[in-house]
Amino acid sequence: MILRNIYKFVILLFISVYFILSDQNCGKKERSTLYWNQRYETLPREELEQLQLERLKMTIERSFYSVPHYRSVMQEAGMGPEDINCLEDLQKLPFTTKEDLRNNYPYGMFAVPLSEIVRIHSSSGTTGKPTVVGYTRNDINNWAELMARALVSGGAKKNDIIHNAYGYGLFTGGLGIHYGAERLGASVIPISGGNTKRQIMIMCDYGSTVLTCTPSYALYISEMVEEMGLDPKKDLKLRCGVLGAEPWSENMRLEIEKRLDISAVDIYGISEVIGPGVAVECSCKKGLHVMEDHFIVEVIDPDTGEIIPEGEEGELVFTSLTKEGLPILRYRTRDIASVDYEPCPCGRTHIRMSRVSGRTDDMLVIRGVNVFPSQIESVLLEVGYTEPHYLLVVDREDNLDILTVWVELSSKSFASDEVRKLEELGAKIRGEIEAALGLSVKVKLVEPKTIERSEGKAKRVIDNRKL
Ligand code: DLL
Repeated sequence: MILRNIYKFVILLFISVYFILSDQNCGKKERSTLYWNQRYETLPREELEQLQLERLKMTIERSFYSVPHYRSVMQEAGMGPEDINCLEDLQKLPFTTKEDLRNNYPYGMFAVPLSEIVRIHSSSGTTGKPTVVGYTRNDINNWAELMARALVSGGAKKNDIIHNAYGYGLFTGGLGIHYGAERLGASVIPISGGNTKRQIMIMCDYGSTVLTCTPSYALYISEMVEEMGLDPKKDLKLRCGVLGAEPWSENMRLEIEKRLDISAVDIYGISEVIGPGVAVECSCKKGLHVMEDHFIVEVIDPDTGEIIPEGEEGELVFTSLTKEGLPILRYRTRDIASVDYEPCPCGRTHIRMSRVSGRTDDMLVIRGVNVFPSQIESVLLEVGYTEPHYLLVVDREDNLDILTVWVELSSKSFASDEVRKLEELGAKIRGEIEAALGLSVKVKLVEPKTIERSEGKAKRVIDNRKL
């Protein structure tokens, strides 16, 4: 009898241990440190496209029946929700522009009554009325999910301390990252922008491990760290950065990584589409995975509206697939990038977009040549001896456009009386920029710390032709 009971106990013990161990394995598989949501981030393309089609049909139906603007533009185009039977049918829909959102300011594009909207943000546009975006509880939930994915993709983990220096407020950066960090289960410091010395003290004392802010602010932080006599390797615990909200070059990434001793990934987003978390780089740093189970991306020729082949640059256009508050159909972002369908070594099946090289409306056309600020940033970082803080000033003299590039000297490179060396450096920078742009420019070397630092998005251009 006793023997039989011992026998039963041992068998039960084996069964329990088996289930406990297998449960742990399962947990590990689902929440590997590579992905936040392995199932959706690695969905086979066929399943992903099926999911996109189902969600697209729902979004178009919701938009048609609940948003008068969408109903009228679809009717004008002679179509209705029943005409969407495959993903290519999306191309039958007219584009949506910022102007459409402005014409329906503030709430006219919402697909639900205000009583269902739990959060309102607005775009950071500097001209005209801002665009207003609204989120239902489900939208906030989905957004937090996307942001948790994005943070994990950038290397963040549950036990990280996330120093969130994106601005909190109407800008989507602060709260967008914040909810994602909480969803991940990390400890988030809602520091917002500004008071950089205090930020650095907090980073040192609280042991921040992940930095989230714009690349230009990360660079400014690195400068201030140096000025305060701190060594990022010894005094900071930062390990990675999830940086975005403005265009930045590969050279700028390398500079930030070196100065702060971190690994930095690029995160893309736009308020009208959701905010941060539309696309993010993985550790391969070869393009940003678009969260394709929530958005469809197209690349178009900005002049003709025609779809552009894979790999070629054009304007990004997004359609939301799950948003309830503000569904957005074929939204023209004015951002210039290309897309790549090649599978990524990280295992994610979502397509990758290239880093955004600039905006169609930021692109300067100088004497017929298209110039993006990031091209100049890249040259400056290659030449060295200067800080990657720069300003492009465009004037018109005798009907001729003149581009002057203000370049800030690095405090370590020269004493200001070494005139000959400065002249040589100015000539070298001018030569390199002219070779990169195919355009003659003027270069003005300015003293260290002359160019205004940004705590959010950097202002790189003063176009006096428009004034
Ligand atoms: O900038 C959302 C965001 C917050 C993204 C935090 C990333 C991190 P908006 O204020 O609506 O939204 O500005 C959107 O910023 O159309 C691009 O021109 C630019 N932008 C955003 N991310 C990137 C990026 C937020 N990674 C506009 N690279 C977009 C280049 C970017 N440009």
